[in-house]
Amino acid sequence: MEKTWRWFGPSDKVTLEMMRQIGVEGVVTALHRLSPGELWTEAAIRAMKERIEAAGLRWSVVESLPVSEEIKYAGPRRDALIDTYIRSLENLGRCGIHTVCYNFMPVIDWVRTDLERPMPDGSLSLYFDYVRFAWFDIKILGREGAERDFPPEVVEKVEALDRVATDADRSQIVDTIITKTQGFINGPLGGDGSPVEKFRALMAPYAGVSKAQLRENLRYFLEAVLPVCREWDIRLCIHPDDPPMPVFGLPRIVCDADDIRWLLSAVDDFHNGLTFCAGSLSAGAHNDVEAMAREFAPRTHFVHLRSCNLLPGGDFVEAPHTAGRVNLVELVRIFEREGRELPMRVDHGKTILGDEAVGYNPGYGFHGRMLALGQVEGMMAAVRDEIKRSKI
Ligand code: DNO
Repeated sequence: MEKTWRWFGPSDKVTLEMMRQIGVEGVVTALHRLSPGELWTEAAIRAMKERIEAAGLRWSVVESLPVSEEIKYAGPRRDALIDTYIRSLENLGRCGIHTVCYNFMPVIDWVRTDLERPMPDGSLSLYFDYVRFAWFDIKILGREGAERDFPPEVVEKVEALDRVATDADRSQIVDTIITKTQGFINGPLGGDGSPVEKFRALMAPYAGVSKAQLRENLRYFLEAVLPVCREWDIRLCIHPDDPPMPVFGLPRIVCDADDIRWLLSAVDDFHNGLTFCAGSLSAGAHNDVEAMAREFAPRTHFVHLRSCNLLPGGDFVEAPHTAGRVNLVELVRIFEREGRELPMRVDHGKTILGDEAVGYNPGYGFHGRMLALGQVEGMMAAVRDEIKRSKI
């Protein structure tokens, strides 16, 4: 695998020079200043590429070329937006960039309730607290019928929590779920008004969009963009849903092995592939992540390595890279044997050694990811040696 690192562009506090010193080979980035739906011009792509190359690195993966909401819910501007998407892909192809990650999650990308949860060893981790997530849905978003989506004992805990919650607790959860976690990925929710109201407005067009309908909308999108991917050898790779379950009544369609089988067969072409995000998949008890890696490696174009640990009551925590529920050594084995030098990033890391004071994007601190990269690099070295010896 190729060692890559997610970089948020010139404003990122981790610089290209820092990445180079710790052995990173390829950069994963996007034109973060553009909003979803805007055209990626050849000039803008080239400028970013040259900047990366001037630092002695290469632009290996686009994460993400965002898919506009109207494409996902099939709004009136869908075809025009798909047309722009195709032209952006074509421009990436012209600039020699061949791996493009995207997701098809309605409204909200990844969800965590705590961005800096203290761990017993003094480090901070990303965390998902099921009761606080339900509390946000039922009491803060106030979604109609939300309580029916949770077991009665969780609804009871939500009531108890709501009785003692302070205004600061409410702002913290809104800030975490809507503003901080989403903001740096697809741009902040613009305009005036409260984030919760904006969030509700974004959800409204999905009323009545079922899982089956969302799948059809993804198929429609894939059929439209695959020809240009074939022409320019662009490997499109969808990111699984994080966590892998429906949230806030919105359908999600990349949650388990059946979903991925459906997706890969919807347009059965090598260029229609997967970002194997072990961390997202590992947050679902239903997923046997190693078996999934074995099955889907041939259509995987980009690997995100990390693992969660599942806790009682539906919580999960992002574990250290050597101590999660997924055996990452086995995943390294599977993807190294694929033999295609798949780009791999360690995804998130713990917040350690002063990372918290610098103001990195949540999950994307320097020291935590550097430690994880070192651990994965060690796994890769051992596995490569194993493969070499097996051939003697
Ligand atoms: C979070 C990320 C996701 C991912 C997008 C890809 O840390 O893994 O936001 O970049 O879903 O489209």
